[in-house]
Amino acid sequence: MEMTLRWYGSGFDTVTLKQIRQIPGVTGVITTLYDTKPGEVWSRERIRALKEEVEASGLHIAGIESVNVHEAIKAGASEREAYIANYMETLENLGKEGIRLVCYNFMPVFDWTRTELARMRPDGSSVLAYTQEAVDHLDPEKMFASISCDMNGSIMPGWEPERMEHVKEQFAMYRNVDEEKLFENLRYFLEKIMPVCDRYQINMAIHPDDPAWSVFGLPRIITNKKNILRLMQMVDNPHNGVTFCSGSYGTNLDNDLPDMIRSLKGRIHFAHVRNLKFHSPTNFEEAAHLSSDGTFDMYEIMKAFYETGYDGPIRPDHGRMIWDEIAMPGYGLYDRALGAAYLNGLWEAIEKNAKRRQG
Ligand code: DNO
Repeated sequence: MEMTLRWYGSGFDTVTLKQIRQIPGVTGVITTLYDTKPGEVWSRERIRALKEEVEASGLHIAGIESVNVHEAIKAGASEREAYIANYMETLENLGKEGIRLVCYNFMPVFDWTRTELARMRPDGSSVLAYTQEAVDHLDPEKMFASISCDMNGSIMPGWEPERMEHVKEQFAMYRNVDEEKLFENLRYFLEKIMPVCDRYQINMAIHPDDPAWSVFGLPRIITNKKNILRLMQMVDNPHNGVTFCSGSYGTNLDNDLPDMIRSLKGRIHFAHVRNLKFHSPTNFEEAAHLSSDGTFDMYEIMKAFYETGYDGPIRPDHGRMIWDEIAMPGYGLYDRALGAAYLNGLWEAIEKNAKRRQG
């Protein structure tokens, strides 16, 4: 595996490439052209400029998170053909610049959903949190307004203000889309783009729905072992793969994370590793990466990656806000750097132990 950190690009991220380079063991970044809109073609020139900027710092681009999928593709609207063609052009441009990993999601309207961006913990750190009760009492059109005051001046991924202004129209697009239809639209999209992925050896890595259940009555399908395996079989091409995000699949306590990792052997191209602390099955907050700070056994998760021969990028995921840092919620430097160091430590121990046992 390669340890990486997500970086939103100069001008968007409070964290610098220089700082990332100084985290022991981090060799790559997961990045994006943060000012592009879903459906827009990414030019080769801009991709190359981004690549050169990252490489000048001594790091490299380990993958893109995300090339976002236009709502027309997800909803199966008639304009989808044009947007799929654009997506393919973007993939081609990425491929020509040697980028081989693209993370995306297929969640209608809202990307990841949290109801609090700065829940205080007893140690004075703050974390992202979710309660179903809060969502049940919220008008989806007000969702953005209700959390935007805690964004620390940043634009959160998937929560772009321009898109959030059109929530009502976006909901209308999904009037006739149930889970089966959403699966069908995803299959349609993947079958169209697979030839470009095959040509450039690009691994598509679908991010799970977060939380892993339907919110505001919108369909969500990338939620559990059965559905993700179904998707793998539906488009049975190794380039149709998975971003295994422990914090997203883990929102549903019925998901056995190490077992899911094992059953997806060979199809996981990217991993987000983080821990959650549950107060009830529908009330959870994001914890430090350390197992004992939350609910998941991070050792077992990392061991499942190791034992399935995982060799793609891993990134620590959302961190707590600590040491008075002001940054995009979940994406400060300090706690993610601690996360990277901890995950690297687990990996080293697992690897040395396994090698010793082999003699
Ligand atoms: C949140 C992220 C998601 C993720 C997208 C992938 O912090 O994990 O926004 O990047 O869902 O497309």
